[in-house]
Amino acid sequence: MKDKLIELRRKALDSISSADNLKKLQEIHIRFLGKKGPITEVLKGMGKLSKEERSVVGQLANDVRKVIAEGIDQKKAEIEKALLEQKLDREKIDVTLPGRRVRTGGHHLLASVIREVEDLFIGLGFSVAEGPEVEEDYYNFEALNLPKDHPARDMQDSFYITDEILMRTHTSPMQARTLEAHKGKGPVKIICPGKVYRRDTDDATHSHQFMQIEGLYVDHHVRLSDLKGVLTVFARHIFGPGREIRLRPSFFPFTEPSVEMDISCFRCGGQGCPVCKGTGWIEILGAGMVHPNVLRMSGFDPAAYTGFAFGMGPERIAMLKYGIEDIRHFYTNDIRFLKQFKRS
Ligand code: 2NL
Repeated sequence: MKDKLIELRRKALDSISSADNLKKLQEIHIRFLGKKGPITEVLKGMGKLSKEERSVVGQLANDVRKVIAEGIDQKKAEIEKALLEQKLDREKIDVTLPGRRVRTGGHHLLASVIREVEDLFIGLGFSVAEGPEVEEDYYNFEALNLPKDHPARDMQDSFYITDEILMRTHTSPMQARTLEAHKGKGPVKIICPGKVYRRDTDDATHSHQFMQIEGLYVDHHVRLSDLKGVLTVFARHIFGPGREIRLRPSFFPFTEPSVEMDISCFRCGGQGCPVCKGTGWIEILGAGMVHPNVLRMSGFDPAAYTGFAFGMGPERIAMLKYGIEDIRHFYTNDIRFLKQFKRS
């Protein structure tokens, strides 16, 4: 029995040393140390032995079992270490390689222009007021001194939802709403950016849906010269510090007097070039002193309060500033177009 155990130990250690993976090692464990394995067999047969022999063989059997178990554990540690090394080797990364570029989004050009204008006016003490695009006829027309028979109210020119509800044709209704909410007490100093709608056939310079930014300042003693000062700051902020402005007489139903504002050409400085069509001036926006009827309808006393208002198209500003020839580029959202104006 002793010889059998020694032979068993030799065989087991041989198998262990030639095992090259964990699965084989597991098999060896079962084969030599398992419940039905040879050592268990030997221990079972010990009943036939004398007392002295039993103690010697028992001792030896336990030693052999221990040596085999230790051999397996040691080999297992070796294999696991080798596997880990292989894995580390395989998964080695070069931390000096350049990283993958993360593609970031950016603002749409129109959003950038609107923000630029908003930022300037916020700096001048204005607040931003936004409101509904689906609007009541009253705020879109009536409150702005455009009475029932005014040609701008033609079904041909606006998108009507019902006789009294339509898509707003300008952002002025939000200005009228804000005035009304102030219940006759100034100052009111707001700009209203947003989407507006006209029934128009889309082409290079027309769109049935576009953006507008309007401004409104109502207080005691607001004068046309205040408007002129604010518009000069605006023109220089957006089109460069060298810009001059000029006001030409115009007409809007909601302002009196009304003006168009031109800036000196940012391309030629006023000499005359294709951008200003040889005139030296570029038309930028419409403005005027708030019509007394508009003040009165919104609850302000025109004897105590005056105000100026202006309205501009961010598309036009962007087209001029960046030489964009077709308004439809803003809405088709071709990423190759938009990417050109991405700021990091
Ligand atoms: C243009 C001209 C303008 C206004 C908008 C306005 C609003 C109120 C009262 C008086 Cl509540 N006026 N807005 C005034 C003058 C011109 O827009 O050419 N826009 C593109």
